[in-house]
Amino acid sequence: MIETLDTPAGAQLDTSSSPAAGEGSQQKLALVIPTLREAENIRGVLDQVRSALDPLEVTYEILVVDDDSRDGTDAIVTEVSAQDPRVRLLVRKGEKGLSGAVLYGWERTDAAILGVIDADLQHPPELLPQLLAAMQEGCDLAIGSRYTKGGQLGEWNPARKFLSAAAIWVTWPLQSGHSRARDPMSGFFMVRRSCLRLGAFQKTGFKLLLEVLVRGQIKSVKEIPYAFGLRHKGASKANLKVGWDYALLLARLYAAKFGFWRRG
Ligand SMILES: Nc1nc2c(ncn2[C@@H]2O[C@H](COP(=O)(O)OP(=O)(O)OP(=O)(O)O)[C@@H](O)[C@H]2O)c(=O)[nH]1
Ligand SMILES: [Mg+2]
Repeated sequence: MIETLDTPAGAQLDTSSSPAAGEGSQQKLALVIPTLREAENIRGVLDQVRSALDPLEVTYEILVVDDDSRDGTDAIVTEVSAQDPRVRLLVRKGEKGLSGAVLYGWERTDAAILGVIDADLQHPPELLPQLLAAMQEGCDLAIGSRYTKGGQLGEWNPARKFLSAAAIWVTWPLQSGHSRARDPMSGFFMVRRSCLRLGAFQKTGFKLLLEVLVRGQIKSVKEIPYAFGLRHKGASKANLKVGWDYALLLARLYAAKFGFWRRG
């Protein structure tokens, strides 16, 4: 199934017509793959994700949310989708932002379990069965974690490791007891739709999980270790703006929790 949807810059998404999680979709999984110029990786990640999910007892769909990459990503997904209608292409026009792309996909599915995985194969699709099993056992949130016992950061230099640890440390006062995670910056996770009110989330930036942890009604979290790989092909989209968006997100979350600056 292919859905090419125009979203003018700055437009508010109308979520009122989004399908609600229905009776028959209680255990359905919708996995978003956000893409910005990932033509070199998308076929591989789609193949690996489907190979990981196909043996499992789960109804699933994969939503590739592409921000009008114009590098051929859409053509590849269209081709795969013609053979496997569980793969859907959503193209946003006039908007960018990793968190917003993920939310855009989640708002356009009736699945009860919502997930996200990067397109560049830094997140191992082989971990999907364990994440899903945690959700099927009743967890509200299952995280692919680099910081829990057995997880690894991969080949980062000491400065990047320090910055990553510092970025996590400052989230500690925001996280509450039952929904604490060692890796609140992970981009690889599944969450129960019923725990979230999607309209409230920040659409810019890369750190959607932190907001899920802080704003969601999360009662149980399971972290499953993995080693963060190297980007398979193509160029990184992480830049200084991602850092700025993270600072804004922290300010909003601190304001909402502790009531200073302005209300978030
Ligand atoms: N739709 C959409 N996807 C995005 C956007 N920015 C990044 N992505 C996707 O989000 C995922 C993570 O982006 P990366 O560039 O890999 O960021 P990163 O993993 O922090 O950086 P590297 O370690 O250098 O790869 C990839 O699948 C990107 O294609 C965006 O604005 N829109
Ligand atoms: Mg990456």
